[in-house]
Amino acid sequence: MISTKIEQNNTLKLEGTTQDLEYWQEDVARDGFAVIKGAIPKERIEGYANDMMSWLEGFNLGFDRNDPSTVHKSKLPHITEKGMCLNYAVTHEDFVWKVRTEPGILSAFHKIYNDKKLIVSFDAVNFGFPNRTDIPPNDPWPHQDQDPKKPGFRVMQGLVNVFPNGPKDGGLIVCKGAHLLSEQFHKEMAWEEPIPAWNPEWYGFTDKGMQWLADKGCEWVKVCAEPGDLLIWDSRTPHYNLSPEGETPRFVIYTCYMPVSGATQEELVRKKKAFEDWNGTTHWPNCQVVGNNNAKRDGVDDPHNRFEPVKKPVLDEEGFKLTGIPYIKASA
Ligand SMILES: O=C(O)CCC(=O)C(=O)O
Ligand SMILES: [Fe+2]
Repeated sequence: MISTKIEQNNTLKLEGTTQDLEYWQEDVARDGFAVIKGAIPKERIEGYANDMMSWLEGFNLGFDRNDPSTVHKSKLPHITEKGMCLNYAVTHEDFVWKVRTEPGILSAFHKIYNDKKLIVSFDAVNFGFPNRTDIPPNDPWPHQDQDPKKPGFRVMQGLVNVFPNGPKDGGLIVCKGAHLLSEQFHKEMAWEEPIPAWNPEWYGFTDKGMQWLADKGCEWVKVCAEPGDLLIWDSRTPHYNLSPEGETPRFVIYTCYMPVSGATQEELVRKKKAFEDWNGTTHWPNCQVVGNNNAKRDGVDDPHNRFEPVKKPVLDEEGFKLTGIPYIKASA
């Protein structure tokens, strides 16, 4: 069992002076993660929480946000034990795109990359309900979301936290500072047979890998957050999530951006198709992997599958640029 430490003091305000911004940038440089407080204002994050609940209820399978007894896989779309909802075109719902284009989120990532020409991932949405017994337990799955063969900082992952997320409310667990040891780790552990990776930009830590990190004195910490906070972490930082154990669900919208200059034309063309087909990608904004909307229910295609969003996003020019489509050259 992995022990975790609760950490709440690594938070910094987004709004304010340049100096404030430099503080959270220092945090993430040193620790591999940071919390940007209040990136989305209270009234708007409450609206997104409502949208997320309505989206689940909108399947008309019996889920009712006010009745915890209706939290059951028979009454919900397919949600993995990690809380992930990967299908049903959820990644392109209007409320998800609204979160992606929130000014406080965009300005944070502009600052991170010192670049305004960014593209965004079409990532999963997390609907973590507490104490579920109808799906398998969510055992720790420590990993990094970056190819061990490609060292150095490459991408900053992000998630928008929707409900109060305290010590017992599940959420992101990170191995503090271990992003800086990533290259050394992969050199020294290269002898080990890796856990099969579902895509090259993923590496799972084995017991021996965990021991290596422990021997280096690395600590695992639970990141706590309030509604509207943006959590960021370097994709080299070892991490996983835990399910909530109290009464509050843990809902999250993943928001990961990178400069368009880091994507090839071929990747942008693939991303365009993913967008037009309402498909998801992983965290990686340059569209390494394209998902699909064929969720399974009891081993067969879910009869409630959806292949387009209920409410299609209306993107302004800045939002549309995040799809990468305007950066595709005519020859591509
Ligand atoms: O939900 C989280 O906090 C992390 C999710 C994650 O690590 C992943 O999807 O790769
Ligand atoms: Fe991850």
